[in-house]
Amino acid sequence: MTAPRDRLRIAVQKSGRLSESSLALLGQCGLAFRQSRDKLFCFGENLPIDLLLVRDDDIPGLIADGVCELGVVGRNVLLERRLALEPDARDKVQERRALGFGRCRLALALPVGEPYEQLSDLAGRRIATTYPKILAQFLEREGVAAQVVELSGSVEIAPRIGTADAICDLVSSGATLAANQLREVAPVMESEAVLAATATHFADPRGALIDLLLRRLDGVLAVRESKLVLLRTSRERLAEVSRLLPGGPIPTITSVDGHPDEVSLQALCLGAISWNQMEAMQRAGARALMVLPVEKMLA
Ligand code: PRT
Ligand code: ZN
Repeated sequence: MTAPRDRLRIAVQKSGRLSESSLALLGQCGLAFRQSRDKLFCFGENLPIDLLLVRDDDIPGLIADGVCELGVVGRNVLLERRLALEPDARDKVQERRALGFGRCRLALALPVGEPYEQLSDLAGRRIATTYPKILAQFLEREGVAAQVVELSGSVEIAPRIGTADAICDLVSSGATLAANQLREVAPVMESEAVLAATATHFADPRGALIDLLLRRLDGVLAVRESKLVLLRTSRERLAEVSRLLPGGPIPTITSVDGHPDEVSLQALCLGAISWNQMEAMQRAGARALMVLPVEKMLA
């Protein structure tokens, strides 16, 4: 048990691929911070929510140990670190939301020219990785008896220097594999930045702060791709125009003063709206069409 606290702590990557987007996302949730001189701590100025700036690998353990309640980390790191924890500590840290940035995949790759048809071709081979737990779990699930070679970095050069026959590493564009004469042969897992959270329910103010942050985060994630569509049309053509609206909640229809045959329509649409879609709505009878970005939303 950790002592009661009235401020929430979120761990984010100090400097790396996820740092900027993590801070931007928390900013969109309305949090503002003042950084400490040593740049390891940020004090929440408008809400009792502080940040710890740490290495990404430490985030799952900090949550499991109760040092912080939330963290932004790659799903790959969360899973690897959870598997490294004692089984009873594993459930103390959970993925709560996928955040839509830092997308990549953990994949198996072989030197170009090495024959490969199926996973069983890797039986008896040595596979270098910085994700030994995830790889071992994957190989066991797939029934492939390969040897996991744990490295701390520069996995892509392992086949060339003879320390492994294959690799299991993160891939996004594929350029690193190509530059090292490797080819991707099978996916192991899809990853992106996630919000990791403690499984503990708090009776102190942290419980309400976590709920508040999750609600704001859901609003931010929901509006990212949402658009507000406004248009006018006749009652007669309304059904046809509505049919062309992209998916979303039920539109609001209001009558127009002094024009009994006219209606004004307001619809929240999930996803982008193209010129082609707008022109089709116009042909169906829509006028004064407007597509507006949505900045904030609370369900
Ligand atoms: O210092 P610290 O320990 O905090 O950072 P780090 O060096 O361990 O992590 P960092 O900042 O490199 O990555 C943080 C997280 O970003 C990862 O855990 C992933 O969840 C996510 N991410 C997304 C990636 C990539 N894309 C990625 N492409 N992490 C690493 N890579 C590397 C990959 O390892 C390989 O070397 O980029 C290379 C491949 O990229 P492509 O584009 O050439 O395919
Ligand atoms: Zn790291």
